[in-house]
Amino acid sequence: KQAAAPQHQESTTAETALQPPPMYKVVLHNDDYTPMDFVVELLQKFFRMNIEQATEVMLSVHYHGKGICGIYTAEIAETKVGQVNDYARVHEHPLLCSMEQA
Ligand code: TYC
Repeated sequence: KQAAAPQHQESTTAETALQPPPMYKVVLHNDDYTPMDFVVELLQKFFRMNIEQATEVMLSVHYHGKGICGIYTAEIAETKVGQVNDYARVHEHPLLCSMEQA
């Protein structure tokens, strides 16, 4: 079986140190049930936004369907996505967070 094509450019050992790591957008998705206040608090708690920034992002998600919370390396993006989805589930809200290569 043939190996899958690499998702991003490979580089030699000498080049590796010079290549920035792939970055990922942490994306928040709209739904009809999660309270606006909960989303604003979550953005302040996990993305270190102030109330004005958090409100802007929340309303952008509400009106456009999705929005970017931040751009991080893979490991940090995965951690944020997990924290947000766990927090939403603990509070029994359907809010969904995902990541996309930037
Ligand atoms: N649409 C939700 C409401 O009207 C608010 C909301 C915003 C939900 C952003 C999820 O990611 C979200 N209560």
